[in-house]
Amino acid sequence: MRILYQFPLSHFCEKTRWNLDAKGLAYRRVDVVPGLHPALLPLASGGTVPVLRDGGRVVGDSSAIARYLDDRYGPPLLVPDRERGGRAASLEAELGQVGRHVVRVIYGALLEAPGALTRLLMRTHPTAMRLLGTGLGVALVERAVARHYQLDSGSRAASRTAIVDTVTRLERETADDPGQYLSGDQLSIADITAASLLGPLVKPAGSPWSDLDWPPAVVDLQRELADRPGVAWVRARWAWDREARHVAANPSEGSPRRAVFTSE
Ligand SMILES: N[C@@H](CCC(=O)N[C@@H](CS)C(=O)NCC(=O)O)C(=O)O
Repeated sequence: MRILYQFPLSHFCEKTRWNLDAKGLAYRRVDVVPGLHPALLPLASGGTVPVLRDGGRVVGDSSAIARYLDDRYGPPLLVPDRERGGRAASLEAELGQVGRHVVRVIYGALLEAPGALTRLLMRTHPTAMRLLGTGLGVALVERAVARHYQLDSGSRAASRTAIVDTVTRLERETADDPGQYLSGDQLSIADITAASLLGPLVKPAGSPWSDLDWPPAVVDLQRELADRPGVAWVRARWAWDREARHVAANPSEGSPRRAVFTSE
């Protein structure tokens, strides 16, 4: 049995869910409690989610998982042919950098209102909140999160710029055309990476983030990007390449939204 250890709202985990779904591979999701996750994950998985257990193999990190899955299962998303493969892999690595910038901008903005990040966690991880307990617990956790993700104002501003630059790069790579894939003429790991990691900001219909309310600093960035072709491109990937494939891979689960919120 294949198991994906995950946080339901993590965009890195969404990248791996999409990766598995695009290959039509069935898997069970196990939601791990943030904060306690290093102790709950399989040994030698690296300490962050996603982690995939596939029979006897344990692989951590969404890029390492993508390489493992491509070596083992079709259709190829990384190396369909020499020319495309090189491009899909290098674009995955470059565009994938945006993942941590998205985390910084969103977590940084949430932490401005004490308790907001905790409420978001509570949505999907009631156990985490029971363990946290008091207001003091919440304050300690939020301070630890701020340190862990380097959420000072300088890094947050740099991350905001990096996100806008990534959208510009996406537009250059696709010639402002929402119908164009990043590498060759079909979906590759580069598309999955960009569309999932920018997902929390774009909030495409059917995504785990579509009905979340972000704090003002995030809404400002969303407004700034709203009319950009790069954002239309992200929505197009979700509308055209996500739902149909997911349902095909997991027919009993219906839409990706329902499937993602397994712990609700
Ligand atoms: N490069 C890693 C990043 C994974 C990552 O940062 N995951 C976050 C969840 S969004 C996490 O596990 N954070 C908890 C921690 O860093 O301890 C990947 O692509 O899998």
